[in-house]
This record gives sequence, structure tokens and C-alpha cells, in this order.
Amino acid sequence: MTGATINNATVHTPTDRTRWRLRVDEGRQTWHYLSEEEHKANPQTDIEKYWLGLKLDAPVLPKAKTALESARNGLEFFKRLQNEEGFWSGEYGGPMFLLPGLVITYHITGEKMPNGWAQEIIQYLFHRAHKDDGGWGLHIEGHSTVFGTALNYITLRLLGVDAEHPVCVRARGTLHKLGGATGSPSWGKFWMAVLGVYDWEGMNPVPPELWLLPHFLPFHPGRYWCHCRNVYIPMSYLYGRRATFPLTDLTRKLREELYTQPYDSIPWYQQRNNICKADEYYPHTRLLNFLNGGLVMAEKVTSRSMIRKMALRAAYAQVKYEDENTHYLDIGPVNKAMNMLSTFYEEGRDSEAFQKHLKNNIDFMWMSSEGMMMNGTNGSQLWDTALGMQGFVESGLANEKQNHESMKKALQFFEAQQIRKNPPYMKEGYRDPTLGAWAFSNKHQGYTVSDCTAEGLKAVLLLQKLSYTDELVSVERMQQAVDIVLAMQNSSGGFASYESVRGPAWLEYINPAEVFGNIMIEYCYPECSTACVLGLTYFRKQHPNYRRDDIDATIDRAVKFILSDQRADGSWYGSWAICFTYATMFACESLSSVGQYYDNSDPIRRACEFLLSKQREDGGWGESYKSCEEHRYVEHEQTQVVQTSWALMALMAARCPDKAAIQRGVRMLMERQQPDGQWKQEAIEGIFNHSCSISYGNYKHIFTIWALGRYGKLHGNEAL
Ligand code: LAN
Repeated sequence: MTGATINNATVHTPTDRTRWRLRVDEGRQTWHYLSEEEHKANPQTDIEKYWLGLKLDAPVLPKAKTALESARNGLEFFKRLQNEEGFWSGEYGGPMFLLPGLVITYHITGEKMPNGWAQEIIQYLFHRAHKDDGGWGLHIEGHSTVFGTALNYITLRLLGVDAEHPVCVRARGTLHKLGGATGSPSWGKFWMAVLGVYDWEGMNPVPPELWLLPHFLPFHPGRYWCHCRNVYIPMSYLYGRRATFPLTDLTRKLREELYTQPYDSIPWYQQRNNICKADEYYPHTRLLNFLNGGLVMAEKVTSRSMIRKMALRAAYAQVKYEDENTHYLDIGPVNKAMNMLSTFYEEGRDSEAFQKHLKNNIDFMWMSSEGMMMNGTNGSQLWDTALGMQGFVESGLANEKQNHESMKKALQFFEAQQIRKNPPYMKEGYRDPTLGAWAFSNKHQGYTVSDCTAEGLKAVLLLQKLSYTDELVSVERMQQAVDIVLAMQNSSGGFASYESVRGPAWLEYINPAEVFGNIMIEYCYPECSTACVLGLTYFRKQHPNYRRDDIDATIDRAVKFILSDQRADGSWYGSWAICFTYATMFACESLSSVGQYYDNSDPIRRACEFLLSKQREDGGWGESYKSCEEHRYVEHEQTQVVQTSWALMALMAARCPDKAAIQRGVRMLMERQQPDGQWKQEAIEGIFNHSCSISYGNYKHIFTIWALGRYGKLHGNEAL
């Protein structure tokens, strides 16, 4: 078998895992492959060993007899993973459509990847190829699809893996069984077209002219959900100029490998709406197909006109605003690669902008025992740390001497990561204010998220109340965070994710992405709404005079929204983690914060009954990501510590009188705890857009400690 060589090793060989280091710098987290000498001078830390799956010497802890002891042991272990800046890093993979964009972009721009990347990306894809058919899906737990299989096959080939390597042979077989790459969803068609292995004629138009329309129109792209908007900006730019990589020997071969018939015989125009059934989650509506038909005709005129030139300028201006507003990190990994490619075409490889892009790709890369993946964002630093803190404080563990240092460091992190200004191109780039907000990852990416701001605020309020911490975040700065949250409420009373809802619901009828649901506009979520209710409630308790009427009214309306979102069976549908268990926990938290409990609230009673009806033999709960896809509760084959923690937290917040059920759940968590205090990774925890799962590698520690701590606080130190 042949294979390209990197540093004298074939591309198929893993790197020396003991040479990887995770650096942190002002909230950024980046993995580096060190040389032999550098590596010897810097011993690996527990954090690196843990995430690389190497053995670490965490001591065996005294066996926990009570829930609080178990939480304490959990925190003892988890603290080992906190870094010197006070935050927790973590794996945030899951989606299988991110690496291909990056690798295709490196290939087209002729850039070399940093040491170790190519080898480890190959390892990751080898590891993640499905055992049964050798293909890849939309996400790590999903069945093989054309999107996953075609794009990851291309990735392996571009990185130097031979077409006759057994992994490629099997994947190609599966791709052909699925009908070949012509059946790819539109985002896959796009990446293949820029690489020159798919014909642009086989893709529905993504006209940059949309950016020339007046903003008052309800379908103006400035009104889309920011993730959707930011993907279609560079996509429209690259489509509009039909940016295509010139044919090479390798891409000529790919043209032969990806399809079930000769490339030149494919009727491209007919492939526009050819989406493999295995891929389709949200089929095209008739309205969308009709509009696309019109756009194809319009394209014949506009693509050669002056208007196109103006439109490309307008679209590229949006690329620049996004890059400048986010320090060239961009909102997520999809537009990160597309913006970098757009910059290459518009400004060239030597431009400062392109070099800035190149430098920041590393923020998205995550090294693991399986190899290197691309994270769903540039990390989940703020989110994980803010959630963690709340459990540590609630349980009382934060007051114990051995934890003071850890809490102080976390507070420093929140202080350092609060965003202190608005984006430089706010109005032009259709952005909302960020002054006072917290982002999901760090301030450099710098997008306000409603619930991250609220959770950040809550964590600061809790930490600054501890007897041994200083006031690092002034009242004025907390008020700025409150202002951000208050401004984000929607007319329904609910809170959306990054912005308030800007466009009409019917825009979803023209959702062209086929593989995701609910991506066109913002929606209100019980999870985000709860975080905002709680953030404001905590703030009001400590600072009762600031914007009191606004805060009271906002909380009232948000609670009404949460009540209105309850389903007939007593549950809530969760959009950001799996699924009914997750959202029901949030809803119980907010309702109990306004005095609704099992004995005085019918919605809470129904929520508890729903959760109790899903408890399993071993005392735990276990829900599959299929719940999110199918919008009905689907059991996972195994119970999960993370969902068990969510259910327990909900039942305890609701003051559910069935103590025996709660105790059974608590016991299950304690039984799964390892002698060194950690919990092992189980099934994937998160989800987005109804169809794609995503890992929250820290949840197995954050929520177990929180649930056990809550039990300890409620019931004292009783032996279990
Ligand atoms: C996230 C991650 C965090 C998540 C919470 C804060 C948990 C949530 O409460 C609000 C929404 C938010 C911020 C969120 C939105 C969508 C994201 C960014 C993701 C799930 C992580 C990855 C996903 C992003 C859209 C992935 C790229 C895919 C596209 C469809 C562009």
C-alpha cells in the first residue's frame, strides 16, 4: 500500500501522543505537537493526559458513603482538569461535516498544516468510520450518509491516503451503495464544487444579490439566525464567482471515485434536488423548489452582469465584518473555513487577512485519544466553567478550604472573559451589542449568547458572595450584562440563543440545508429562557434597585413563555442537549425559582410525573439523541449519568415528594463513580438543529457533582 510521507512516517501512523500539549492563553485553548527536545523540557500535565486518554496518576479516594462525599470526590478529580487560567477545556466534537471544509480549504490554498495534524485527522477518521459499513454520518452517532461519507472520503484522499487503502475501499463501496456523491446535500455539493469535483450546475443558486436587497424585506439575510446567515455569506460569495480549484491528477481521480457513472456523463442540472434519502432530514418544500427554479433562470442573466459585481462586493464586505468582529475566529467552524477561502480568493494568500485566518484555525482543533477533530466552536470554555461553578457553590463544596483556590481562579476567568465593548462593525454586520455579555467560548470570538451571559452573570454573583473572594466584576459591569439580557427578550416572553427573533417563521419553508431543522431564524428556547430568568433573579436578590420594574416584568413574561411551551405529557423539548430530560430540568429550575413546586403547581407535578415515568430499573435515566430527531422520547439502550443527573436535579428543584425514586438515582450515580472520583464517558450529550449530536465532555462531571451536591444539601449527610 502506498501513502504520502510526513516527517518520514507514513500518513497512516499516529503521532507520539506524549508529545502533545494544550496551551491556554486568555481563554484560548490550542493543541501543539512538540519536538522531541521541547517535549522533554515540558512534562505533560494531567489535563493533557486525560484528554489524550493516557494514564494519569489520580489517587484512589476514600469510598463515598454519602451523596456529598461522592460530589466531593468528583470535584477532587475534576479540579485536576482546571487549567491555570481558571477554566475547563474539553472535547467539543460530534459533527462529521467540519473537518472536510478545513482540509479542502488547506488543499485549495496550498497551505501546509501544522505538525501532526494530517496524521491525526486521518487517525480520527479511521477511528470514526462505522464498523458495519465503513461510512460516516452527519455526526458520530448517526448512520452513514452521502454527506458524511463523500466529504470524509475526500478528506482522507486529500491528506494522502491511497484510494486502495482498506478504509477508502470500504467507504467508497458504501458511498456507491448510497448512490454516489451526486446525492449529497447542498453543503456537500458546495464543498465538492469549490474543489472541482462536482459541477456548479448541479447546485441550487446561492445568489450574493440577496445582500443588495433592502433590509425591510422579511427574507433579507440579515434576519436569519446568525449561524445560517454566516454560512450563506461566504457561500454566496464563492458561488457567485464560481470559485473552482483547477483540476489536478488527484481531483481528476476523485471525479472517478466519487460517482457511480463517468463524471462527464452526469446530467448535472438534474442533481440540484437529488438528495439521498439517508441524508434527508428536512426535505425541500415545494415553495423552495419553485423559488430555486426561478433563481436558476435569473442566474443566467445576473451572473454576467454588473449587479453580480456589486453583489460580490456586498457579500465580501459581510465576510470582512464577521472576520473583524470576531478577531478572525468567526462564529463557528463552517464559516471559519469558508471565510478563509473567500479571503484567499479576494485578497490573496500573502494578505494580512489571510494570514490571520490561517493562524486561528488552531483554536478549533482538538486532540483526543482517537486523533484530531474539529470542535463545533472554538471551545465551550465559558459555558462549562459557569455551569460547573454553580454546582460547586450550591453543594457548599466551594466553602471548603481545599477548593478556594479553584473558585478564585474561575472568578478571574469570568472577569477576564466578559466582553467589554461592542463589535466594531455592529450595524453594518447585522450584529447586536456585546458590551457586558459573555460568549459561549471566549471574548475573542465574542458573540453574545443569551444564556451564556446569564450563566456567566450567575456564576459571578455566586462566586463574589463567597467569604474569601474579592469583587472583581463591578456592579456596573453586572448591570451591563443585565442590560444585554433584558434587551434580548422576545414578544412571546421567551429568549432565543444569540439574538432576538428577527424574521418570520415561514422562512423555515425555504430552509435549503436539507440536513438540519430550524436553522433559518432564531426561536425561543426553554433552556435559554430559564438561564435568563435565573440570572435576573439572582441579580435582583443582590441588587434589588437596578431596573427593578423591567426585571420583574421580564421574569414574569419569560415564565409565562416557559409554561406555554410545556407539552401535553408534562415534558419540554430540548434543543441544545438530549432532549426532554434536559429541557425539563431547565423548566423545573425556572418554575421553582418563582415558587412553583410539586405541591402547588400543576405543570410541575406533570413534569415530575413525566420524569418518574422514564426512570429505569437501575435508578437511572437514559435518552437517545433520536428523541431530538423524532420529537418523542426515545430510550437509549443504557442509562446515562448525565441524564440521570438532569432528571434528579429537576425532581429536587421541584420538591418532588418521591424521595425513594430520587435516592435510587443518586445511588446509580455513586455506583458509576470511579475510585479516583471521575465518571467515564458515556453516550453523546448534546444536539443542535434537531439532527446533529455534539459532545459536552465535561457534563459527566459538572452535572453529576451538581445533582449529588444538591441532594447532600437537601438531605444532609445521610448514608446511602
Ligand atoms: C451551540 C453550542 C452552545 C449552545 C447553548 C449555549 C448550549 C445553547 O443554550 C444556545 C445555543 C448554543 C450557543 C449553540 C448554537 C449552535 C452551535 C453553535 C452549538 C450547538 C455548537 C455548534 C452549533 C453550530 C451551529 C455548528 C455549526 C453548524 C451549522 C449548522 C452552521
